[in-house]
Amino acid sequence: MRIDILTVLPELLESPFNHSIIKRGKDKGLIDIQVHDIRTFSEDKHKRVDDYAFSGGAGMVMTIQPIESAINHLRSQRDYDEIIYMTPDAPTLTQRTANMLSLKKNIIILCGHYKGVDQRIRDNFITREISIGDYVLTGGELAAAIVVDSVIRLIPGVISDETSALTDSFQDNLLSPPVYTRPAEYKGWKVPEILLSGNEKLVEEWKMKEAYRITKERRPDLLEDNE
Ligand code: 6GU
Repeated sequence: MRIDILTVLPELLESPFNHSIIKRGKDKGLIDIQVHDIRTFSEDKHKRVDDYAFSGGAGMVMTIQPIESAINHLRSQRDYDEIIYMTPDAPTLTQRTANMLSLKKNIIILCGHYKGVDQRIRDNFITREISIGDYVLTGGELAAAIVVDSVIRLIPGVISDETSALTDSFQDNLLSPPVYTRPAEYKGWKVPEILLSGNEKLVEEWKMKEAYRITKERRPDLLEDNE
């Protein structure tokens, strides 16, 4: 899978993709993440990428030309399945969205900044808009990093334990049950007896029951979504 990210702050995305699981996915050739500085595509003599909003008010708006040039530059090299715009005024990222995106071959992610991009970019280029939650960030970069992380860990081979991603919280709209590791007892704090029993069936039942209990307690809205 190839992901091209368009941003006015490429420095913000240097670190997130160069460690641990994401780095391993890149080293194995399973994912190729390229970050592009929108400013390098600006035809303005001062390399500007924003301008005042016609509606007035505070805040700048990202102009069409540099973004269109960047997108066209990429599209001349390969076909893209999705051109995604990161913005708080969009549907929220869900596991379902991450699952769907993990099946794509090439995607572009455009990070919004300032007051956002000229609406005509959204109308004419963008195939999907994603927010990561009901709060406002200074730009779409950190949100894009979250989308990329959630997507690439689903690509077969990126996580070493193949079944691990399938048992994540949210894959079946349930939160994960608690987990324990050695020692079985620490300062008198004990691991639930069932997990030490070696009885696979009982362990599975316990995990399911715990998942339901925790979901009902913390996120009852998820159980309603199942109906
Ligand atoms: Cl995608 N961008 C910004 N600027 N703020 C956000 C967001 C995105 N998602 C939630 N808040």
